[in-house]
Amino acid sequence: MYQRNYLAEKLRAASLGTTKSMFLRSHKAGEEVTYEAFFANVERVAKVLAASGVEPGDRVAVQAPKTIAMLELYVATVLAGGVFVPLNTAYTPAEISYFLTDAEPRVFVCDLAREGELSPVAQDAGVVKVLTVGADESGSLVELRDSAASGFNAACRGPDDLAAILYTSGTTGRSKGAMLTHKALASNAETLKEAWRFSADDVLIHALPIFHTHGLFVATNITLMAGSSCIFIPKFEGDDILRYMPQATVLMGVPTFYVRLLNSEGLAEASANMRLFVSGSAPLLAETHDRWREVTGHAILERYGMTETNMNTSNPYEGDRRAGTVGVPLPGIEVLVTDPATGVSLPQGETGVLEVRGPNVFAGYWNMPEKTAEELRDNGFFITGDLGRIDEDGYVHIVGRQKDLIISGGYNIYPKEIELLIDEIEGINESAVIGVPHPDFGEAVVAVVVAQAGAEASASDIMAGIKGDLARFKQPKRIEFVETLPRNAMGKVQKKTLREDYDWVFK
Ligand code: MLC
Ligand code: AMP
Repeated sequence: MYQRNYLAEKLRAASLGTTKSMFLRSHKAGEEVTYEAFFANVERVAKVLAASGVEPGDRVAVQAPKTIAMLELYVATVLAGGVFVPLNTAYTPAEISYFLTDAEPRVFVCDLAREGELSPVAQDAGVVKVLTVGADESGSLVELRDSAASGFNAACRGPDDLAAILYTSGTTGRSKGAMLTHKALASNAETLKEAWRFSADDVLIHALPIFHTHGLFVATNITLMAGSSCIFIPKFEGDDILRYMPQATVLMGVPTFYVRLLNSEGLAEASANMRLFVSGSAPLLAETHDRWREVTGHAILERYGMTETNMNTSNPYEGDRRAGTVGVPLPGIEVLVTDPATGVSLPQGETGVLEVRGPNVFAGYWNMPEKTAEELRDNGFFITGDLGRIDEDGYVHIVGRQKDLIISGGYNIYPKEIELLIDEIEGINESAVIGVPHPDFGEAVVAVVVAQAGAEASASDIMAGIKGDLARFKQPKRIEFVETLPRNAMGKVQKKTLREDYDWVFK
């Protein structure tokens, strides 16, 4: 039906052949969306995009609440040959300005409730058309969709054409847009569908945001490609998840989901008929894995992925799901451990940098050829920046990160971006931002700050100084003032020492 469009055809194919027609069960009472209805709307939205001037290769950026309309927009963008650029709903106008200027989208879809503050930002960035989607499935995009006729001639797009750009923060403080092709997305979802035994009988609880790889590509693409159903929840709420478990078969989440659910009453009964629990995006503590198994009888299946690569490794569906490991490379994907200094492959069992090659790997960073050359080797291996080793049974263990990155509740936060903002504040000499253990988010942001001699600077001054420029989840949960930062002989700030000094803060 969508034969000319590599990814769209694969997203549509399974549901054409199943007898089960229900795609989404929205959180709102009684609202069910069949595959037929969903794709009819997708075609209408594709028409709206085309009428807004979107041509193959044009970017469509979106910062909107998690709605069915936003999911339609994703598939419609692919169908219209566009490149989908989803943005975290927590981003401030200052952050959005950067993404729009960098991605140069033809269309920007924003939250109806924030149209007033974001429209001027989009205009300044040169965006021609701004549309809106509200949390209650309202907005100009929805109105235009409803007045468009169904039916759309899929734009011609091949396996190597771009389907999406997902921004991931960078060590320099500038976010990088990872360019993802039709083939990368399609092949990974097909692989995961097989690996995790997805079928039309499955009902996934979807409580993740849909602006990241996990909620958008892993959860949504697999559901579509397997013709499964999904219970579509705006955000994680433990009570909702427990309520829906008896009607569902699979949950995908970040470790914070599992930590929080373990504190809920009724977990054992609610989870009795579930088939699979998947965790990823951040390390799942072995302790959480073990407690989950004790309480529910299920072994959480942990997998490892990235924005640039989709999913790389997974614990087995059948076989030993080992706590503290991210499983084995997925079929068709190679994982190497290399020497951080030389890039030479290390013998099995040794710890080094994980490198990944396969059809899942991205095509490079948007507008950043030098960054691409630094991280993507000519031979196709992507240097992940994660440190790990592969044991004698082939299981990958992630033991740390070479990159200066904090992962909080599954969101990536690059310290440099925060340090640059803090250092600009009057009265501040310098700062070091670190991640320390946090019982709920896994890691939490702490800023260690040196004030200028004689200056009066307080934590509230710092928070006031960064508030407008930084999404809430990136803002420090604690600020500590010190006289000096620990440095090595080369003058480099010793973040490892700082992490040890402050690891008690949230215990
Ligand atoms: C919310 N807050 C966070 C936060 N989420 N702070 C740090 N880290 C986070 N992840 C802030 C809120 O702004 C709020 O601030 C306060 O913390 C408490 O909010 P909350 O109500 O408790 O948080 P909640 O809305 O429940 O969100 C927590 C969460 C959510 C874990 C459910 O963050 C989430 O859905 N995370 C999933 C992220 C994800 O999908 N990652 C996949 C990336 S893809 P205040 O001070 O205003 O109260 C990827 C590749 C791969 O990594 O392998 O998958
Ligand atoms: P992102 O750039 O948001 O896609 O985040 C990717 C990073 O998340 C990886 O490079 C890892 O550091 C981390 N990550 C993802 N899954 C896991 C996991 N299961 N265990 C440990 N770290 C993970």
